[in-house]
Amino acid sequence: MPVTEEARSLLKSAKSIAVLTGAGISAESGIPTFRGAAGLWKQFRPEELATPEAFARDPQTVWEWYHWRRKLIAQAKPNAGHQALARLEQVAPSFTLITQNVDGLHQAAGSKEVLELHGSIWKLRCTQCGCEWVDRNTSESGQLVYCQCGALARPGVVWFGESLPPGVWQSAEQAIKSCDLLLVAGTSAVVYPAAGLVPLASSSGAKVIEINIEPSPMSGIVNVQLTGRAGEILPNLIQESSLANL
Ligand code: BJW
Ligand code: ZN
Repeated sequence: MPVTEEARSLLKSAKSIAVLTGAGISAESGIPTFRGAAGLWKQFRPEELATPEAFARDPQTVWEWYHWRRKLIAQAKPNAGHQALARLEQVAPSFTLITQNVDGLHQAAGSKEVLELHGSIWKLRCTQCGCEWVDRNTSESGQLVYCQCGALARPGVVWFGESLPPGVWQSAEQAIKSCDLLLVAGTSAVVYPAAGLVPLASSSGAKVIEINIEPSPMSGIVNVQLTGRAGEILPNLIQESSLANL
């Protein structure tokens, strides 16, 4: 479905824009999504890899999976969808990019302020002293990773049953309550509390545009549904002529 006039007009008149992205925006960069036919959860069991209990039980298996994903992501480049959002940030009067992704591709595309709801695969955190650091090393596949204090480190991501980083979540809620347009791109919108940001935007009076290759549970409440790839629809929507009034 082509980008509609209604979507262009919503973007042109928006004063404060928020964006919520999910794994679908990185699919065209070659990073597998979680759900769907070719999703990670078809091949791997989330309860064995993405919960604190799984890590406590078998840190070796969990680390192996994250080392594999870190290698995959390290080879990926941002696509036209990431780039279009980075451009929008430069010209919008007020703009907040909220992502569920841990891959860092928005930042690689040039986005400056990114609220990472589910953390970052490039951050590590000590299970004992709690210190966090950035590590982009992808060479130690199969190895457990340790903190300087000697304790086991874990990926700096948010697993099922864990709270989202409180400051990041509050900033995201604030941006959603004060935006007049929310773009939702490439998320199945089934994981909470992130998915709850979509109805929060609607109930706060914002218009919502959804960009996805298929409908999501949120499709019924959005104002405009654009069906197709984020890497094609976003650059088309965010073309310079649509930004004229921003
Ligand atoms: C394209 C495309 C293209 C493809 N273009 N589109 C309320 C109700 C029910 C359950 C809960 C609830 N509140 C909390 C829960 C529990 C749980 C939850 O939501 N479970 C449901 C799944 C049932 N939530 C939590 O546990 C969260 N924490 C929490 O609530 O804390 C409070 C608490 C504390 C203590 C006890 C209980 C509660 C934490 C959630 C953490 C999620 N973690 C993961 C892994 C991150 C680390 C890692 O990467 O390894 O985050 S799971 C995975 O799902 C990942 C993603 O960020 C997240 C969302 O997935 P996303 O991004 O939507 O991707 P997909 O694959 O699902 O969808 C891709 C979409 O793209 C599809 O729609 C495609 O069609 C589309 N697409 N190609 C455009 N080219
Ligand atoms: Zn430590």
